[in-house]
Amino acid sequence: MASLHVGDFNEDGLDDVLVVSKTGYQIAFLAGTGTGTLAEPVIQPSGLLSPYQPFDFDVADLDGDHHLDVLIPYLKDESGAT
Ligand SMILES: [Ca+2]
Ligand SMILES: [Ca+2]
Repeated sequence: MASLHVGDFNEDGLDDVLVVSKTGYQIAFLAGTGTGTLAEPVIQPSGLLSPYQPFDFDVADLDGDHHLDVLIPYLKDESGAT
């Protein structure tokens, strides 16, 4: 199953959605539009080199730069501004 988090990842004041695919290979970012809908997903590779499941991730500002960081086991990736 995919893992999903909601937060303002691009810091435009609107809630966005991040989904990690069930294999962990890809991260989909869906920007909130402020009208109750989401923009088209932007797919990025997660950087994982091998499947990892069951899969989960977390979102927090780890390094204190006020930008949310995406935490995947053995991986840290900036998800912030476009
Ligand atoms: Ca946002
Ligand atoms: Ca950060």
